[in-house]
Amino acid sequence: MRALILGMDGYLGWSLACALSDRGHEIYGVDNGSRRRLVKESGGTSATKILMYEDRVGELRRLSKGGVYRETFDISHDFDCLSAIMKGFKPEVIYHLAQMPSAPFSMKDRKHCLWTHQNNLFSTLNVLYAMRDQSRTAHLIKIGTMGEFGQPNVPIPEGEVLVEIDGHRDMLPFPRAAGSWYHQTKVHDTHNIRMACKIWGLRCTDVMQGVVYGNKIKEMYEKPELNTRLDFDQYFGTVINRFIVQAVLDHPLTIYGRGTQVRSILPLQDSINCLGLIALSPPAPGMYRELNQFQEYKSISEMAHIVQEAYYELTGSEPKVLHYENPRQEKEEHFYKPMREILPTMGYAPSERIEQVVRGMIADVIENKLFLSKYKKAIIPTAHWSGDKRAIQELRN
Ligand code: USQ
Repeated sequence: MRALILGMDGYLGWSLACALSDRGHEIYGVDNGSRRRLVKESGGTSATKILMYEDRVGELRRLSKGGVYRETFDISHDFDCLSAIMKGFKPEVIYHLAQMPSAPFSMKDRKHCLWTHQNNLFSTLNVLYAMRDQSRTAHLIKIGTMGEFGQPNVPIPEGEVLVEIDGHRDMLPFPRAAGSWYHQTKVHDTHNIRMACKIWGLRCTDVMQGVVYGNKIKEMYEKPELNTRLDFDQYFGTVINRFIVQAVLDHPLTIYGRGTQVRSILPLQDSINCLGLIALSPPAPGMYRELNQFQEYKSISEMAHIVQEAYYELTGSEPKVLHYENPRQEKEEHFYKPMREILPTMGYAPSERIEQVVRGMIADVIENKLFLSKYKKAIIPTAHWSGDKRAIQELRN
């Protein structure tokens, strides 16, 4: 299979490249280097040691069973380059992961909100136009987010739902209710992609993914040169990844608010397994298919407790867990029941249990403790959804 991976230097993009290349697929990666730049500007770094983009691609090429090509440019600006790659490479699958993925970053201020919209929306629109002109039969696999739905008081289906108004029925998209400008860009993308499938006959799987955690997939075992990044700063670290690094750095685990808010989660290994399986079952031309991608769902407090226990088991010392004022605006007590029926029909079965993944992560991250201690300042959020700019405070009851 010829796979174009947009955003190949990112957390998921790089892991996907390693997995597909190991399976003998030919891959072409594009990246603009923004993730490395933005994390650095935020005072963060990867908690795993990673090679520079060109060097890691060189290593992958050395190990590869298919071809590995790469280009560095911004797909939200450089439409001609993107089109030329689609024309020359003729991808069968296009994975679009080239977006700014952080909710807090997008909520920092007006400038960050606008930049996130421009970057994320223009990238997807350029992909859709380039596909229309050069790659109409390819299968677009786009990373959306479970956060598009917010926290509705009904189960979250996959795809359209039957709506009846005044005796008339129709299948309509399930309502979106994003809670950050970043999540909102994914909502806009969803509508744009749906329309492009309808008017141009493109085919797409829009993957509503939960929060990913983990630092490796099996293709990276014993190959540190293939490490993917692991962020923990206030903007680019996701909750479990942050908790792991916080435990290692003897920083209290930062539960925002009561910690009763529930999120869909999945290990990195499962995310990559699913992205591989989806490519094997493409939708028909003209079809926009939406599915929910996660392994399980848990409250933030449960996640913190799992990290705390695993850390204690491995090291004999128990990290502190503290509740902080919530810098976000989100429901903390809510109903939550997302459906996940499509992926199992494609062959998805959960891989490892969370406890096992978390133990492996701690063991890897602990090796970099000394180096990471310089980056402790990047942990505590200063960006509030309200617009305030100050460090969040510990909650005392
Ligand atoms: N949280 C804490 N403490 C922390 C960090 C986060 O309690 O130190 C809480 C947040 O309040 C939130 C939850 O953990 O309730 C998840 O936060 P997150 O930063 O891990 O994830 P989120 O902002 O939702 O975004 C992440 C990815 C995004 C992806 C999304 C999937 O950054 O790219 O789209 O997960 S989902 O959450 O399902 O929308």
